[in-house]
Formats: sequence, structure tokens, C-alpha cells
Amino acid sequence: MLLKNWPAVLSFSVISVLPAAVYASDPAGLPLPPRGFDARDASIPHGKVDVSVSYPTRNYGMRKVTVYTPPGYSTSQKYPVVYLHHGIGGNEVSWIGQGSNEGNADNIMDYLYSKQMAKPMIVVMPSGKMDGADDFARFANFGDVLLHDLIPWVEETYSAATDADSRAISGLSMGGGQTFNFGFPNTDVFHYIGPYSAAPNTQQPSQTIKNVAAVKDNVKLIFISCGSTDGLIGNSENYHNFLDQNNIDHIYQIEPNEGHTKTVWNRSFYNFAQRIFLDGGATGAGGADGAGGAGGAGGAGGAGGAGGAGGAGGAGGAGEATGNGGSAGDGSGDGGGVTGGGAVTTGGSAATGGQVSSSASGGTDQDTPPTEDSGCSCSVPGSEPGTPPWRFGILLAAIGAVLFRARARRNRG
Ligand code: FER
Repeated sequence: MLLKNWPAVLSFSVISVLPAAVYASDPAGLPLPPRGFDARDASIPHGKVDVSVSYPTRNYGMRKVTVYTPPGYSTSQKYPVVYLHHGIGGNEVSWIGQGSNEGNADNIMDYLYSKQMAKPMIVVMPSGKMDGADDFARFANFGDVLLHDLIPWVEETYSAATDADSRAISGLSMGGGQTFNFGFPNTDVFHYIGPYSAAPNTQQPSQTIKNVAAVKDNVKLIFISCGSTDGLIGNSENYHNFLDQNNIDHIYQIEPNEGHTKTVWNRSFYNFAQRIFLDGGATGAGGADGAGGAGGAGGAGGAGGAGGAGGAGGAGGAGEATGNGGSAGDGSGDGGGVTGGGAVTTGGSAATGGQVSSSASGGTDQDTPPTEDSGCSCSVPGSEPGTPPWRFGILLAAIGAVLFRARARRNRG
């Protein structure tokens, strides 16, 4: 009797929360990071930065790399590693605000840890431009060094985990091209892929993704970003379209009114770093965005609920669909805390809830207000292949709706 009406209720509930899934090709619209997220803050703990350390290669002599280890780094534990690449004029110090000064990965990691928004990880920033005939060749030649010289050296020298779940590849511009070019053909090595503002050295998706199933099975997060006015945006868009066409979950984040800038790269690293290495690890972080906020947030709230952390997001919305989303969230986890600017907090008993994209712009503390509607109609990748959190959200929302209505009917009768 209770179950008699469930197909109708299910389809209603699914339809009512569908927009987050249907418009998968829309950019994610993540909220701006809070003020000061990329600045050095004397009042919080700092990681240790080994600047311009040398490591041996088989074919290029000694090469330079900068390595950030998190506050509290200890050899009694193994850390995941993100390999973070610079742009055309950069080197191993560009990501720590020196030399060509392309980003502030050290400050961003310090910030994320101070807010408990990221898993402790090692950030490896190599000089990724080798000898070669031209810039394309120079950046391409680093692939072999990365895989066969640098990674083995890092894993011997630092207290690094050595499985693909514990490796991420990321980078900006020419380094974004490297991220596509080295990441997708090596999904047995890297399970997190984050290219920002990728440059013309980016190979075609048909060249780097020969095996769609392997990408779906292996890769836990693809995060592609670019400034909306960047003349190079076609490289990112090309992958975004290919991934959509092949139903490969990913986040596509466009930074409004930004060109080929450090602002994009810092925001991108902030967004990427808090969404990686969330699967399976001891802290089992549940992704959660957002501090409630205005309408449009409800759908994302439901998704957050599936991750075990998003009840608050659902509550921020309005209407029946968002209410369902919220209650599903309440039911599925014991709510890992939802932080102000909204990202990852540890806890959340639903464990693998991972990349829940933005909900609303509430909670950020910004110099410049968000210029886009930041309601979530995003590509939300799953924390496990084939089971994105929002699918759990939909299912749980539907079950919640069935139970709620059955009880309401009983009470009325
Ligand atoms: C190009 C435009 C941009 C190009 C490279 C870049 C080699 C790289 C920019 C960067 O890394 O910041 O045509 O060709």
C-alpha cells in the first residue's frame, strides 16, 4: 500500500531535483574564495617549503623542484601528492609567488588547513620545461621525467603514499596542457586531474582519451577551469564538450570576467585542492558547499546531503524539491560541518561524499561580489566512478518523499 504510489512520487521527486543533472554542460559557478585565501597569514600555521631542491634525472642531469609539506608533516604517516605545473615563462618557484609569480599554492594550502578544508597533502612544483626544439617539445619532454624520475624520487624522499588514489596532476597554461597530456593517458598513475587555463600545447581529447571507460573507472575528479575572457578558453571548452559527450563527470569552472591571470590560477588551486584525495582516506571528508543562501541552492543541497554533509545547503533553498533534498541529507549522514565559504569539512558519516559543487554565494567574504548566478547547475563528479553523490541525493530524496507523504496521509486520515 505504501509502495503503490512510489513510482509516481519517485518520478515527481526526480524531476523536481533534475536541473542539477540535466544541465550538466553548464559551468559549475563555484563561489569566490573568501578574502585572504591566497595571502600569507602570520596568524595561522605554515607548511614547510623546500625551495628549488635538486633531483636526479636519467637524461637531463639534476633538475629543480619546490616541495611544500603541510603543517604537522610527519614521517609516521603517508601523504597524497599533487604535482603542480607552471606556465610558459615559469619554473619551480612560480607557484610560490616568486620568479614569474603565477600563484600562491603555499598560502592557499595553509589557508585550507587552517579551515580544515583539505586533506593534508604534499605539493610538488617542478620546473617542467626541458630542453627541446620549441616550447611544445620542451613542455612535452617533461612527461617522461615526471613519470620516471620525479615521482619515484618524491616517493623515496618524502613520506608519500604511492598509489594512484594518492596522486593528482594539475597546472596552469602550458602546465594545464601538460596536465591534460600527461594525466589522461596515465589514469593508472593519477586519479585527480586539474588543468587551469590550458594553453595550445593541449592535445586533442581524442589523442589523450583513448579509453573512455578507463577514465570513468579510474579518475575521481576532473576539474577544468579558465577565465571567461581568456583567449585560450577553447582548449578547455573542447575537453568540457568531449567529456560531456562521453558522459564523463567533471567540474567545469569559468571565472567570470577573468583572462589569463593569476587570479584564475589561485582560485582554481583553491577549488581543486579541497576536492582531491577525499575518497577512502581516514578522514572520509564529506564535500559540502555553502552556508545556505538564496534560491537555486536547493538542488545542490540535496547533493550535499548525499555526501553526508549538505543538510544546510538544502535548507537554504525554497520549495518542495529543495526540502526533499535537505531531508535526504539529514538522513544520510550526521552532517559533517558546513563551513562558511563552503567546501570540505572532515566528518560526515556517509564517508565518500566528495565533490559537491557550489550552492550559493552566501558565506564568502569578498572584495568583489560574484558576477554570475552562482546557483548550482553544475557537473558534479562522483566520488566513486558511476555513483555520483547527486544520484544518491535523488534516490534518498525520493525515499524521503515517499515516507513523508505516507505519514502525512496517515495523519490526515
Ligand atoms: C600560445 C599562447 C599561450 C602558446 C603558449 C601560451 C606556445 C602559453 C602561455 C602560458 O603558459 O602562460 O600561443 O604557444
